[in-house]
Amino acid sequence: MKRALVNVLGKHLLALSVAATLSYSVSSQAAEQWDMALAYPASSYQTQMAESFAREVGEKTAGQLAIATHPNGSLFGGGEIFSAVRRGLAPIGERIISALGNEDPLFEVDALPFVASSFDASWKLYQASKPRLEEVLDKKGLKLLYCIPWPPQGLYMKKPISSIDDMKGVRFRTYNPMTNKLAAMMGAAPTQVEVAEVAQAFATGVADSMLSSAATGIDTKLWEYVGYWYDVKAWLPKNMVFVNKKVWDKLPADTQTAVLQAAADTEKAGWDKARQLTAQYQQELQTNGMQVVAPSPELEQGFEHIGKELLDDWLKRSGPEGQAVIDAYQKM
Ligand code: PCA
Repeated sequence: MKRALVNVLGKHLLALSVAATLSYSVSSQAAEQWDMALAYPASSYQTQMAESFAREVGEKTAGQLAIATHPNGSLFGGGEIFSAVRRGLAPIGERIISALGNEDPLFEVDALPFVASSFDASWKLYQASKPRLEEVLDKKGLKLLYCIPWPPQGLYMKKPISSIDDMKGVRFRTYNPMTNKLAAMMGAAPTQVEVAEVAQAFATGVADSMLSSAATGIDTKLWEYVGYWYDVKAWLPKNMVFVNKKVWDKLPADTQTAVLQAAADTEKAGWDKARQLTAQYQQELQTNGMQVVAPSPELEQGFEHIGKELLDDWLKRSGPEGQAVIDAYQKM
């Protein structure tokens, strides 16, 4: 009798432990989990597009790949994301391309003043530069997933400005090597600051001015510190989302297909969203008490002059490959 009971119990225990092992191995297969490093605040449409990408990947892979987003530099600061993904410390991340200008001049093509200053022109420049962008990233061990533009860049000022001369000595917040050079050419004093720290930089007097989109002025509530935004339409920089190639290569083919589909959908939605929001963002700056102003012809000429010098310098640095991208863009 006792023996029979022990046998029955033993069988149940065996069954339980088999079930546990099975469910463990099934769930460990399913649980491919990626942490996605993002530099911009949760309120930014760039972050919202990344969240929508993560959701779509989850849906399309039926949970086989789960992506957790970490906005506002909370996983890695903006300046660390590129190398963190290259080194495999995070599998996937987002970075504003032109901040990587010192890695390769190609990364700066969308931050050249007045080369492409509308959404249509910016899309063409993206198509003209994309094969080379993918190649440069591939050499660095990364796979490009998608790019989304920022709205046109304008000038935030405390006081009205009529010409570039008024920029002399102004503490100027920058976000890439190109804006550092531009600031120096204006006689301003550049300091590079990530968006996550911009409000603090303006609050503490580290910066009094910057070239950025109306979107970023809203994310940082810049009306608390400055009164004017000049609609210079200087360029439309892009963010890119990329994944570590070793991590990518290990994904099953059907998961890769799903991720690429979600990336293509997100890219399209992101471009549409940036376009739609541009006027709304400028309106929002005004609603919060800022003046949105068209630059004077003199100010425009000043920027154009600097833009030409920056383009000449970039063409020298980027050589025949840079010229080929510009030529392809101009033919589109
Ligand atoms: N906002 C980001 C990049 C360009 C933009 O519009 C920034 O200011 O850093």
